[in-house]
Amino acid sequence: MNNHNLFAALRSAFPDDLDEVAIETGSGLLYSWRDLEHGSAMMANLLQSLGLPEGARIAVQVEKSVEALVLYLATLRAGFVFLPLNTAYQSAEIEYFIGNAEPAVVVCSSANFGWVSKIAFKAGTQNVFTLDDDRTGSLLARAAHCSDQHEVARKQPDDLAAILYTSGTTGRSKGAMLSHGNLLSNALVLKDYWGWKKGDVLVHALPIFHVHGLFVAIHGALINGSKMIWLAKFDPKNVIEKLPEATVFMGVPTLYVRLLAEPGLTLEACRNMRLFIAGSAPLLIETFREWQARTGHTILERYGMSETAMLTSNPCQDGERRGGTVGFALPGVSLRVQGDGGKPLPDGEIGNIHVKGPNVFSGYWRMPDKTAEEFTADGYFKTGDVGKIDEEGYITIVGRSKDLIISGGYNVYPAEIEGFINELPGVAESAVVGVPHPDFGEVGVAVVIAKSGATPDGLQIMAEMKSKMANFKVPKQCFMVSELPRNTMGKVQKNVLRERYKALFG
Ligand code: MCA
Ligand code: AMP
Repeated sequence: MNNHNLFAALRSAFPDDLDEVAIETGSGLLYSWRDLEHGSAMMANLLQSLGLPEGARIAVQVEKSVEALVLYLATLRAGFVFLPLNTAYQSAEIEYFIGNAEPAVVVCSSANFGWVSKIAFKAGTQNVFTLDDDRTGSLLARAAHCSDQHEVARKQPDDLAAILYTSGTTGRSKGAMLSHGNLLSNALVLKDYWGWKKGDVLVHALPIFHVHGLFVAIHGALINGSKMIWLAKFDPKNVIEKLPEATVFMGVPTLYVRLLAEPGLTLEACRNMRLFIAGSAPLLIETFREWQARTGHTILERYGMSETAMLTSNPCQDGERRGGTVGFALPGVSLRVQGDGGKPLPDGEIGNIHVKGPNVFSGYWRMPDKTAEEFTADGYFKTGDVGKIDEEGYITIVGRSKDLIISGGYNVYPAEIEGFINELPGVAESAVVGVPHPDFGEVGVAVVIAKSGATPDGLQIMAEMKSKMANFKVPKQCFMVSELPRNTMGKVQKNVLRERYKALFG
């Protein structure tokens, strides 16, 4: 019987010589493939020694480090479910995720141990470990006593590998359940589609708590046995310094905008590069063209979601990479565009994007009703994205039917921010909209009405938000107004607000 554990597939792609360098960090530390093999075995043994139930969730909120990557591999290897959490999340956000997912293990930084462990123990979690980005913490101390030999846990394709929280189209954050089969099928398709080959080296500069940095980038390199240059934080100068040693780079559009602002980004710096990949948010055509002119390379734009991993891609080798489009549906992915009435639309017409394929998740964690709402009767997932397909098959995303702001590659849900502002003293009502921003692509702007007699201040509202929620969610400006534009049904016209504030950031 085959073992369908994703780790087994990644492990089988390791080079024969396990002493080769697998990862080089920004500070020059070298990790061999043997280090990944032994490190993940030790941590997997530790996890398995805890007597956790089948399908236990391992929630992780730690700074990016190679050890954090090893923890991800160990979780797969031991057969548990990985639940990554953005390091920007503060206590109310963490309380929700831990309360909802009920993880058996929580791993956090030692600086956050006090408040995270309190939340975790209250929610019934029995094991809280620390892991810091300087190779210390109780997780490593405990794993150091475990054997470096470990038999990979047996898994079926449908067994759960990870839960990624996302708000999808409406409401509170939902945990998208991704299986070993979902992730492996996507990794294999991308290996082929993006022409990964021997000698490829990836510059990894993304966070590792979302699909892009965790799955697309890491699986891409590992399933090809490719070395990664591992940068803990994105710094454009560091990336440019490392490009001559690399062949592949992946980034959200903000990373490309920031790289272009550096004079060091030249043809010479990119001489050994094979492929630049962008996604997670729309890449402006100006960025696409400027990149071509400066580096001689055409960025390959692709499109995906937490619920589906990658769905479409511009071609790597055969065919034109067309700016402003997200390319073609990947092999195995069925993508269609439908009108509001559920009718398929002809080429060129704009409608709702629906997808189906081995990469598409099975549903939202413990939310069968929400899951049912997001799938059509014939099994397609409703992405909430709006787009069109041209006669050659190129797909263009033109907007979203979901109320979502994508800022520097992070998702911000206006409903969540509005709910928070509306609870503040002196606030009667608020609306949050996304407006264009030269660096983050799009940022949130809050428009607030005060309660009669009250005089809340925009700056105070933003300061209050900064103290209670992840910083990237905080609107970059907050306006106090006397009324909000409404349609005849009384619903706030967000399009009018978007138009009003569209030139705010130039
Ligand atoms: C930081 N800030 C932000 C953002 N990041 N505000 C809005 N949007 C953001 N993305 C805040 C900071 O807290 C700070 O606030 C101020 O903005 C300036 O921060 P700065 O120093 O410029 O930020 P940074 O630390 O350099 O981070 C920017 C970043 C980062 C490198 C672009 O946001 C990032 O790594 N983004 C990538 C996200 C990603 O990996 N997405 C993939 C999702 P203050 O001044 O108040 O302190 S996966 C996905 O979407 C799907 C599936 C897909 O298709 O891939
Ligand atoms: P997430 O919920 O973080 O997985 O974000 C998924 C959303 O990001 C998609 O539904 C799209 O709206 C957006 N997205 C991802 N890639 C692209 C892209 N290349 N162009 C436009 N939007 C994108």
